[in-house]
Amino acid sequence: METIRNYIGGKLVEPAAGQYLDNVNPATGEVYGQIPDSDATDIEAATKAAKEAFASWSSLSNEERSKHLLAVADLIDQNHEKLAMAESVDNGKPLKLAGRVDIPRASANFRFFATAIVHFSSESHMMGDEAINYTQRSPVGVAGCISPWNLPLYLFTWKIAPALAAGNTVVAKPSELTPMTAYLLSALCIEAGLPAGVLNIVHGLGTKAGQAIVEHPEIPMISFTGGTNTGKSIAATAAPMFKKLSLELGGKNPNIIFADCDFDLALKTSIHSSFSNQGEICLCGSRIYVERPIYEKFKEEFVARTKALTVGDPLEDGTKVGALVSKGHMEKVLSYIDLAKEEGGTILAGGEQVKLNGRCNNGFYVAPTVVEGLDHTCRTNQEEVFGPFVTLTPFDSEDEVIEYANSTNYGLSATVYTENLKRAHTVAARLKSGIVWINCWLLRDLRTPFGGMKQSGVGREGGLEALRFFTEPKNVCVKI
Ligand code: TXE
Repeated sequence: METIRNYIGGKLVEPAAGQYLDNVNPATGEVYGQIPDSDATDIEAATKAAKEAFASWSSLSNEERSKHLLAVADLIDQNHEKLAMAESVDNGKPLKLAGRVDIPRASANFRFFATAIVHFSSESHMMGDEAINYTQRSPVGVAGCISPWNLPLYLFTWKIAPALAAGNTVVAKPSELTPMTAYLLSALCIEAGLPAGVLNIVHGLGTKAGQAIVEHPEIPMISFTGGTNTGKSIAATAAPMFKKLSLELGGKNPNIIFADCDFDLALKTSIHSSFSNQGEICLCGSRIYVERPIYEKFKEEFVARTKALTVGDPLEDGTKVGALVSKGHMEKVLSYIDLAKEEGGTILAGGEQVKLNGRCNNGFYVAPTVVEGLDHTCRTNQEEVFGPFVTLTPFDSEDEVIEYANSTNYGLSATVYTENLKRAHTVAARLKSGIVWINCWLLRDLRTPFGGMKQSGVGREGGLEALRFFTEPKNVCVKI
């Protein structure tokens, strides 16, 4: 049994009230550790430590801060196998996926912002020969970073690294469902010699420890990734306090396949964009629209490939689909499968819980599910399921599919397959999504703006957008 501790003021400490929550391994359904059930007292201690560290951290040169962050990145790489195993056990995702994607991306996040900050510059605006304006960009203070369970260390570092690079200190809370890699990161930060109080990691429930971060008057900025309803509640608390807010929320992303596409590419990539990480990625394409001339062929081959995906023990090499993150989440996904049937959908693949033998007998597994015959306006085509669940729908024209694609409250990402260059650009322009992938999915350049429209979020992360969010601009106008 591993007991996780908070990381406050450079030390690993017990929660003030001494209360703990169970940490469950979703692959087996067994409790395998304890995590602090932190409260406002712990957040207060973390904020105090972060405030005390701010003066010295923010006055380091960009190069010095960069060196600290690169040291953390190196240690993440050196501990790759341990971190990948921890991520897989905590989240239920295949070990291979954690090793190939989650952990390399976590060190890449640190490296990217460690180097970005030494190239970061601010603007100047000349007013003829009358005056010059220049923009100072200063760190804001203590940043509150709250992250979800689907890509635990990957999304945790995506927030922490730019916040620290820009000179802020941080109070961060990972999801209570997947705290382990953030805990291991705190030990690596100590080993890397990160100054005490610069990064503080407090574990616990969203409604308790998370809410205390959002409410804290001395945390002037909140960067959050998670569900849209949680985002609403965070905004309701933070907006009247005039906090800077970055919200990266849910998605119900369309995957649009035109008849003139590269069929094999569209098929192969759609399998990934539907079921990678058990469909628990906010960028997964869960509504698949296929142009009618290739609909039947696509359906047949997509369903066959879906049925061939191995649902299994995340630690086994051949596993393609691991466990869902929790029993509660598995029940939510299964309830959407029931809803799809009630709404008149036909289950073409999956549609049920999977019971594995041996050590995974009590784990949380759902078969990759494909449904057809649902109207684009029904709940299963409008609400985020966040599991291995996709719908298939034929379309006849570009206008029709754009209407389907844009019909939800979400607007995070969209995927389009076509070999027609003109169509690719016009469709991309008409989609109400923060990110559009043409003939690819999840191809990420960390410099690009990342985030969604409508109820998928507020603001953008990534590259300069993140460094701008984590700094406060001040214009200075000098008369010549
Ligand atoms: O996320 P929550 P949940 C979606 C997905 C999923 C749903 C709910 O549809 O089914 O959200 O997932 C913290 N104040 N996504 O319940 O609750 C919480 O502790 C402050 C999409 O796990 O949003 C955790 O650290 N913090 C998504 C984080 O918020 C609060 C990824 C996210 O948890 C809080 C995950 C509060 N009041 C889920 N309540 C994506 N876009 O990638 C909770 N938290």
